[in-house]
Amino acid sequence: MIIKFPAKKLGNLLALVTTASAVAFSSAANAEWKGWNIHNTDYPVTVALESFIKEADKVTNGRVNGRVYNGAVLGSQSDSIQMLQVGAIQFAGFSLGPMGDAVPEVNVVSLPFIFKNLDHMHRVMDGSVGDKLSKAMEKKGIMSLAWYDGGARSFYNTSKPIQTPADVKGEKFRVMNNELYVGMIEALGGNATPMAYSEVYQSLKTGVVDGAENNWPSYDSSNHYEVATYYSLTQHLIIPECLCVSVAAWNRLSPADQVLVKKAARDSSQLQRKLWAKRDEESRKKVLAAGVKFNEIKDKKAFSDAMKPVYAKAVQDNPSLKSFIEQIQSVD
Ligand code: GTR
Repeated sequence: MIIKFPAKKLGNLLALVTTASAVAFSSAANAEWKGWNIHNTDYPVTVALESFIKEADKVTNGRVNGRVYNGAVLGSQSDSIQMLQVGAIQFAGFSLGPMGDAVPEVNVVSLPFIFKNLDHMHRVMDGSVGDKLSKAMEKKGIMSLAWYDGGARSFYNTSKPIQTPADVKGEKFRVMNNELYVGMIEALGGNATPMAYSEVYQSLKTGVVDGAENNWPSYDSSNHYEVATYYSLTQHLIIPECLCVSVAAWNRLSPADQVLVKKAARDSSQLQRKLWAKRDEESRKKVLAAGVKFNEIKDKKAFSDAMKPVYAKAVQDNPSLKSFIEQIQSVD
């Protein structure tokens, strides 16, 4: 497998990782596994990733040891995908949302309303579709060892409740880095700005964007609820997250260690899903108590109908999505 990056971009990525981990590196063996994470301490993904690497260290007698770098200090999520591909970092936990550029098949999970609910997403991802997506990722240098939860994403904004698709018209929304989401907002008549997560708070505050979309825990932990106080429960995206490793790092493990590390990953996903359910509820209560104005959506079908053109465009760009869509829709 050959992955090409412009020399300058790759140089920047490697410099970023080297600098950020210089301190840890000086005392650790060369085999240190560096883990990318966007979230802060105590977030379900953070706790699960930390538990994974601790357990991997224990069961392999230190042959796999490392640490998680929280708060995206190693770079943005788009950077982390490339760093995994070239083996500059060894593992990461993140939403599959921005992965569509690197692995087009994965865009199927970014289609609005593709999953009926969280349980449906679990059944799909823990079954053959999840395996196939994992294989597609592997061909691009990234392997998913386990699927984590990322809840359901809804719109939040600074000026008014979103009740119908018409309320999105003319509004500027931040989306994750993926053209598919630009199309999704445009289908509602809004304007979309792809942007790194770390820039969203300031952009909401200064009016660069009017709104964004995310699940309750991220809306809470990023403090976006302080500056965008209307949360409208559209639940238009249910995007799985993964505990992913670099294929380069994976291939350096013995088959026996691969079995042990995979088990540690699966165990961490059980933990993450439990913590997620708890945190989802806690974050919802916390932001509502802080004064967030929240509304349910009476007619969700109006949103899914308005967003339907995104499906046709996605299939046109990548015909292999057609069969993935059908497979997901055939899972009860
Ligand atoms: C969070 C997700 C992150 C990141 C973020 C975002 O819910 O856990 O991986 O994708 O959303 O909106 O950028």
